[in-house]
Amino acid sequence: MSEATIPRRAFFHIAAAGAVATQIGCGRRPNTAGQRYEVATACESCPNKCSVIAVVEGGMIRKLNPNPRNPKSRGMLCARGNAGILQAYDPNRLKQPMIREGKRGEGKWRNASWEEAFDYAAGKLAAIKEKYGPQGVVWSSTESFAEIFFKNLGLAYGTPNIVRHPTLCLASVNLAYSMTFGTVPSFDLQNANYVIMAGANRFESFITPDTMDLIESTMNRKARLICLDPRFTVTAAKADTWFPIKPGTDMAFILAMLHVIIGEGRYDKAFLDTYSTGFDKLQAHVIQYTPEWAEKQTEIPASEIVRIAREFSDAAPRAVFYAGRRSSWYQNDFQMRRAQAILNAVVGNWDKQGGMVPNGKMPLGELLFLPWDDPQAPRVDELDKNFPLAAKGDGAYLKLRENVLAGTPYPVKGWMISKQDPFNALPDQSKTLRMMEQMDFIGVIDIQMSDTAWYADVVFPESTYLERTDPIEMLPGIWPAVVMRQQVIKPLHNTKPCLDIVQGLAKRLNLSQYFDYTIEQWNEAAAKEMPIEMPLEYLKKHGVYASPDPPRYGATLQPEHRFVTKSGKIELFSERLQEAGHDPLPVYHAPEQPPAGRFRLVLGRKAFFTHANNTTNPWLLDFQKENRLWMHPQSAKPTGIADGDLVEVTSSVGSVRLRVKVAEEIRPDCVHMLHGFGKRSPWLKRAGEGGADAAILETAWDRVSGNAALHETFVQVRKVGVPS
Ligand SMILES: Nc1nc2c(c(=O)[nH]1)N[C@H]1C(S)=C(S)[C@@H](COP(=O)(O)OP(=O)(O)OC[C@H]3O[C@@H](n4cnc5c(=O)[nH]c(N)nc54)[C@H](O)[C@@H]3O)O[C@H]1N2
Ligand SMILES: Nc1nc2c(c(=O)[nH]1)N[C@H]1C(S)=C(S)[C@@H](COP(=O)(O)OP(=O)(O)OC[C@H]3O[C@@H](n4cnc5c(=O)[nH]c(N)nc54)[C@H](O)[C@@H]3O)O[C@H]1N2
Ligand code: SF4
Ligand SMILES: [Mo]
Repeated sequence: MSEATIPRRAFFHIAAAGAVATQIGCGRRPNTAGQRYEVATACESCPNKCSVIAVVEGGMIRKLNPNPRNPKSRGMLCARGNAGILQAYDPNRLKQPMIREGKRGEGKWRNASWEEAFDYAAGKLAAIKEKYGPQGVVWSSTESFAEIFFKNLGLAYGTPNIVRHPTLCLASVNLAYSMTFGTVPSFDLQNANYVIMAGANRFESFITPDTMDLIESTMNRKARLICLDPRFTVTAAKADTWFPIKPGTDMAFILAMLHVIIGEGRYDKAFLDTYSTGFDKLQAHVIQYTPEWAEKQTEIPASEIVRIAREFSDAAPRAVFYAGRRSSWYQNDFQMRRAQAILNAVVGNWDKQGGMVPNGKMPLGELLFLPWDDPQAPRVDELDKNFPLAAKGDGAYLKLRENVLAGTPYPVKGWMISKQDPFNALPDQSKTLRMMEQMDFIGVIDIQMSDTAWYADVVFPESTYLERTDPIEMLPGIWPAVVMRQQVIKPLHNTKPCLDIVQGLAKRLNLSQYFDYTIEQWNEAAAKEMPIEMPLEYLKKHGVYASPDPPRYGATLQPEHRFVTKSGKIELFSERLQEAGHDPLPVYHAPEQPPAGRFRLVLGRKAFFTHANNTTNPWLLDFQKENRLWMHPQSAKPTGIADGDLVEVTSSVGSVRLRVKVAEEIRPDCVHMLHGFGKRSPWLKRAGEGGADAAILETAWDRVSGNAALHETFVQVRKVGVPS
């Protein structure tokens, strides 16, 4: 993006902030005004962590370029990655610690020094610990390189109530593949010849390297792409065949594919005999699921299901039913993803080129620090009782919120939040607000006054990713790499990196002994195990280290290989599921349908926004300035709704107003709106117009993993105005 496209007002602010940068200078960087230098670092504008080369001139970051050394990002930097520059130069970003003075949400803040903010927050946290025990504070965060420091502070403080973003995102898909293969594999889209994408919207929801691989292989007609999605997404547009599948019925499609593949003897018998267990039971189980039956469920013709099943098994092992990433869809999400995992297994695409590949890793060292005691109290979400198979360290966010609101099994009165906006990321904002209102203390670490921060007591401004050095990290994958995020410019304002914030709090909570190290020491210890000379220097220079050898396939394909499952085999039938009271093979239950006059709200992303967090970025807002409600003409017409009308969208928990986009790109039984609009925080006033989906989404979760189920809400749509 060139400077010519920067809106004039935004450019003025950038220029002004740049002047500050020049005055401060850049420590070990050349600091003569006008001198140009480059820093290899990592993007933080979404979870992919692509490698970046930042170009600085005159003390100001002029451009972010892709760094092709990273085998995951492969020379790609997306629109959000480019626009990340404005995180640092955003005039409305957090610039110093703040303490709330008025009521929650009233907006009376005072600027505070770091000392004051630490003292105040630590005082509150100590008081809660004294009265309710350390379990009285929830510690929540979304993944990032520095999340480990924040999480460790919660553990050292003694709370069992760590809750992380996977339980709003990918917990069900991860658990399903782990229960089947003992690990969560990658999908080798670079080499696959046949790809089925069910709702995984890779052309708009970027996952690296999958997005680039899929673009390349479909554009070159190397791979056939089948897309199942109730919306006509960009992925659907690029596919060979798009099926507007009836929402919540993917499992029927998959079971019918299994019926055909097993019934016609198209499965990989030798592979299954050697590596799997439970095939006989699976064979008997899928007899009932005929393509004709599945047609009634999915609204996809039986003949097409047969065709896809045959093409898929013919193309195997270079054929994948892609797992998807955000699997916070339906209450049976885990079982649907299990069905996918089983389908992939029966065609024998495991650990083969163009199939599913267990992730490669690279060694990293660990800094040794004092261990803390394990928490005494059980988790407030009662994970062991409710979701015994779920990942212990991530919790179950929505069950946690229910229990905190009910005060069971014990009171929770504090909430520490880092790099997360639960007000928008959890369904039903009114419940989240109630959870916040009953807290004695909320502390938020963010870079902007998010809607969540707006309701906090203390806001700790973290330096943006361009102003800080984070822990180096290994990105597992088919071609793994170690990447480094390092400071490009000194902080422009009175902000700190996560470790400094954690240390400031730890000192006052008498927990300093657990955080007695610097980021440099942490990174030196981590880099020590890397198989190269001067590893940290290498990373500082290049930003990324990838193995020079191309990926190898088949390391697990030894008859004696033990998968990390109960039986040591790929578990088509799962005894562990049976013991936990769940279906050991995926059993189909038809989803509830919206009653007449209501529509299912389905979610999805755009390539130029990340969740709810960058709809204030002027460069990105240039692409789209509001979120509109997608509605099919057949549904809009009877209620007199026309394109551009203002409508009220109502569920059982709330309503929002936004304008309508009448379009055939969505099934008539669904509506859709983009996440990240309809902000409450006045600091985010530049965010585009529209409504917040979290205000109307209802609370539901997957039965096995506890992951949020965000596609279970039915809404009414009422016209309230015409275009002005
Ligand atoms: N309605 C709805 N809910 C959803 C989803 C959806 O599509 N729709 N998606 C779900 C999924 S898949 C996910 S992963 C979650 C994501 O949920 P969140 O992690 O809450 O998503 P973000 O909007 O990215 O919020 C991250 C917060 O981190 C802040 N931030 C950004 N960079 C930094 C930084 O460097 N340091 C710090 N301290 N803060 C930073 C942002 O300002 C923002 O307030 O939401 C889930 N919930
Ligand atoms: N640009 C961009 N890229 C991102 C992110 C971002 O915010 N912006 N976030 C990152 C994160 S954290 C995640 S988790 C991933 C999410 O990436 P994805 O896993 O691809 O998830 P979504 O983009 O939410 O897309 C879900 C799709 O499922 C469709 N769908 C809804 N119900 C059904 C159904 O019953 N069956 C089928 N077959 N389809 C259905 C929806 O219409 C939607 O298009 O993206 C990552 N990449
Ligand atoms: S996909 Fe885009 S926003 Fe995400 S890390 Fe890569 S460049 Fe940054
Ligand atoms: Mo996610």
